[in-house]
Amino acid sequence: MEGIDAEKLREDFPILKRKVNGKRMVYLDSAATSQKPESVIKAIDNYYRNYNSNIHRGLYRIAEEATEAYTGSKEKVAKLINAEAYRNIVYCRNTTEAINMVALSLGKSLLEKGDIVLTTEMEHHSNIVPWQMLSKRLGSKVEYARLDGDKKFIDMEDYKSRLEKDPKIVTFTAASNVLGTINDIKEMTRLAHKKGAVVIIDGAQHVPHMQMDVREVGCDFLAFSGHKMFGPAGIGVLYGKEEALESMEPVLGGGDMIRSVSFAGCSWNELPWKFEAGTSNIEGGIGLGAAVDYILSIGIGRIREHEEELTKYALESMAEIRGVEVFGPGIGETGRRGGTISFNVNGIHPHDLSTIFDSEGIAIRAGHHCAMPLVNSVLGQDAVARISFYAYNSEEDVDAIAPAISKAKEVLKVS
Ligand code: C6P
Repeated sequence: MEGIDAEKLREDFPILKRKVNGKRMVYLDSAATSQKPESVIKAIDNYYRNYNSNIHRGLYRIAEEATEAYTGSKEKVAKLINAEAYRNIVYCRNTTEAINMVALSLGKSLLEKGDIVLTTEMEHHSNIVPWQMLSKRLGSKVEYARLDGDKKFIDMEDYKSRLEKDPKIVTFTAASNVLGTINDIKEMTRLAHKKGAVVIIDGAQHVPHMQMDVREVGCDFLAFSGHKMFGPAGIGVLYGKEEALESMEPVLGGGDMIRSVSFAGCSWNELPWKFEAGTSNIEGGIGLGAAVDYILSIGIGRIREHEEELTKYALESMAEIRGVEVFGPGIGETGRRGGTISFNVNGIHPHDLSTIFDSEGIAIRAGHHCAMPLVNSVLGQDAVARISFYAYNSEEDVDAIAPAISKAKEVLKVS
């Protein structure tokens, strides 16, 4: 497989041409949101300039073109994750909304007082809070599979022993936004299904970066966000197996999600439209379709390979710097981690570090990364600094890290 020429790929991204504080912009926060290539920006621009209209409503040329482009984008998304068909692809706002939809619909109908939802200690808030909210209403319980002693991977013995309590729902992230850890989602799904649980996977940090094959994994649901995979904000995906989606009641009611309505009642539209009430985020769907085209034009396997090499290079270079503590899988374990590296520098608060990085034109994130239970209780940190890669990052970007840390030490008088 031919490697990615990141410096060349960078040219596809208008924003990466700008300077920050007079310096070449080094964008190392793609786990928060990715930058957008020209092709995605153009696809949205083209929709508004040439065929802006509502979908599923007008019997005229541009409305048909918009409907076709929107539905066509679902076919592309289905292809990317090897879903059965576009019927299985429900659009919503983001990963958070996708997980909430399942919680509010399936969760509400499936769970009774005392029932268990099993998740893990490495989840983003979006895969904790909806289940805690549900437990307040229904009296259900949330359990968390523990991390191993090194705080890198899920402790599979603990996971298996919690499955013995017969949770009704099992939900976990495919890849951690803090540790970078890639979970064995196929095995975790197999084990949960053996116990009869419904399996929901948070794919926010996985789908943009490596091959996701929902039919091979076998999960019932998968949630992910368009904005983390070169697409626009405000469009997210809930994939569901057909029988799982058919068994779910819609969360929102209104236009487009119905087959018929009378004063006496209503019946639901076919999949996936049953879950998309009101006018959809049409530009978002079209933009996401262009984003998937872009991913496929590079090759998801090449993206993964590039990021793994970059991660190895970054971990090696960070290991040389005094006072740097890296969280998550190490240099010899890059096959089991993505390109998200959380770290701290002894004696420097991550927020200060981030500000000094910014003065060098480098964008990193610092904080709890919407994973407070993991960062505070498991890692024992108030906050961590985080760099995260995507296909457009290069070794030159990684080479900017060490001098920025040196500058922070110098400014803050830390040895
Ligand atoms: N993590 C980060 O900087 P939304 O906000 O709904 O698009 O994605 C939520 C989400 C869910 N799961 C995981 C594993 C995630 O990483 C995220 C988003 C961003 O880490 C913003 S907090």
